[in-house]
Amino acid sequence: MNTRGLEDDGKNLHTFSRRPQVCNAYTYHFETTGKFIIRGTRSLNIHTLLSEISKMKMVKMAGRNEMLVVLVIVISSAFVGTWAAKEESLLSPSALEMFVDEVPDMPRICGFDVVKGVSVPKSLKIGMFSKKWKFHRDLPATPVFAYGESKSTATVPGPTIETRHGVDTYVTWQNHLPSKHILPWDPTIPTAMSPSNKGVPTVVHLHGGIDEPESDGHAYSWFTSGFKARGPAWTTKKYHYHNSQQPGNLWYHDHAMGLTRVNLLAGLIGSYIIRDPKVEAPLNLPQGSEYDRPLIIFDRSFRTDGSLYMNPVGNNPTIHPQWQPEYFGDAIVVNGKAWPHMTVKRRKYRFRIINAGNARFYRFFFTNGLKFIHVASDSVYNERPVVLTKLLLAPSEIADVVVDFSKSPTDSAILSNDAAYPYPSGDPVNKINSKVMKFSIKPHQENDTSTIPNRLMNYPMPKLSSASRTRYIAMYEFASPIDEPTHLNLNNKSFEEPTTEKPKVGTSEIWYVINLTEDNHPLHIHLGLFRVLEQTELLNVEEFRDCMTKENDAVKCQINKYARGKKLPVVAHEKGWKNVYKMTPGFVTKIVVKFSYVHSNESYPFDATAEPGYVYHCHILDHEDNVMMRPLKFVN
Ligand SMILES: [Cu+2]
Repeated sequence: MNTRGLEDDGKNLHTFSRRPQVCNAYTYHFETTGKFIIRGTRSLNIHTLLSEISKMKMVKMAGRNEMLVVLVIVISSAFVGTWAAKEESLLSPSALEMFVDEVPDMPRICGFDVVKGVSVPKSLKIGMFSKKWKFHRDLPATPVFAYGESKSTATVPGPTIETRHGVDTYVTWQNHLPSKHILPWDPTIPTAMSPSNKGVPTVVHLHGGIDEPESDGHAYSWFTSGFKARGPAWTTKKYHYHNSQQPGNLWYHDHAMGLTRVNLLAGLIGSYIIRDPKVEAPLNLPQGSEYDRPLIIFDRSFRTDGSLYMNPVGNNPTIHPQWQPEYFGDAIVVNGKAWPHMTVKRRKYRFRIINAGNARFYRFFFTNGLKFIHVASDSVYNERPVVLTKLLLAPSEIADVVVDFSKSPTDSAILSNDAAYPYPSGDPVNKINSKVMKFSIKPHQENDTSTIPNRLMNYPMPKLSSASRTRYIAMYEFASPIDEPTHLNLNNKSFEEPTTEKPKVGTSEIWYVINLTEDNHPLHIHLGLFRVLEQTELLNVEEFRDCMTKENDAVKCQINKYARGKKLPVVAHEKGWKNVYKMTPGFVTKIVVKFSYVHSNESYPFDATAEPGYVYHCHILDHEDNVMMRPLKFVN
């Protein structure tokens, strides 16, 4: 275990240069006509915006009465008053020298015991703590929420939980958080937060886990410190992780209703690995904690005092006083350090890369031409390794790659990113947010006995003819009369409307995911795994969108008439089983979802039909919270 440099008492305080107060939404310009317009760059001068808002007599809000407008303005004023005072001290990310902190390996916790040479189930207690975290040598320590077995050992990201295939791990997740959140939140979106809770609601979802609904971390299964307040779907303190699924990479993170984006921003993130030595050892991929490393990547903005910066006023403050369509930070953080550095031997390493950001996509590449040998996507191995020069990763996707530094033509390589944000048609990256981390490669060749086999794992496709039904899932984005996003949803339904997706346990289904918006949305389905079959462009998408917005019925709107455009190929490393996939804007993506184990074809050893059921949602956290999420319940 290497926890070097994880703690610091905030010494080395430097003076940072100031720059205009900008945040990470869109740039707004207030025209003399009194109308906001978006100008390509996604930054916003808060003080300008606030003063312009105060000049506005009333924002036109079709279908809402003036009382609501006044109420929301009052609420937003209270929020803005709390947070805007801190805006002046936004840190320029260029003030932080890159590649000075060594990338940590997060503490590893064993999710099983070994008794007389046999792996047996284990119960863990993991808490959520309020503490300070050093994100960079020259940045004062940052108030965060962190997972750990104790406050002193809690880290951001949290500990890596290492489990064994077929051996149960039980975790009692304990909320030790204070009564107030460290980040602004929004009372106008459906949220678990309420003054009567007297605490910060949290609930842990194991992303990629195939477990019963009671342990899935439903958005309404939240609880506050000491379980004093509990959400309407709360059932149990102790979560049961079966680990009966295929070996692979998972991650755990918060999932509380309307708070996912802020609870993850605060630090409630960690990696979880299911290993099956019987089938993985013969692969002989790089192994051991030195050569097999999770890399959890997210973007953040900071103030000069070290605190996390989050836009305290949304893009539509008269409607949502805080919510903004996407959070972006300029500092790229890997395993809790901004633009870290790693010294590697001239040999192969395995990196399990998790995109744990709210909204930022990464298209990774090495500046010296080094390649990624992609071996697994999300929680499932590929059938074969795929060599890539560029690797596109949406929020919540996991890429398990081998990098062979013995092939490096140089002694250093910078892991970089060139994905526009929002993806795919937002701003280009800049000098700062295009850098991720630096590898320094030792000069002499190492003796490396690890290999990359031609074949990895083969988990067959279900027969498409046996799919039990077809569903159409449409993604919508809505804007206010001033043409600013107000909310998004799936199937034109709020989260609270009765469940419409009720698959039969043990079956497979065909889903057509119709992206009617202009951005890419990573769709994540709990419990099931899916394969991407086809991506077809929608012709005359505006006409089709108009019909869908009115009717919300793809068949009635004659989807077959519109889904006749070009086809996008599914790239080789994404042809296997996924739990999240990037839904291209203006396209229909056909997937086959399987609700039984993909490695054994067997049905689940638990009752998947139990309450509170599951969810499926966009994994851009700001979308998920407002509310691009729908319930998913199973029937027998
Ligand atoms: Cu989305």
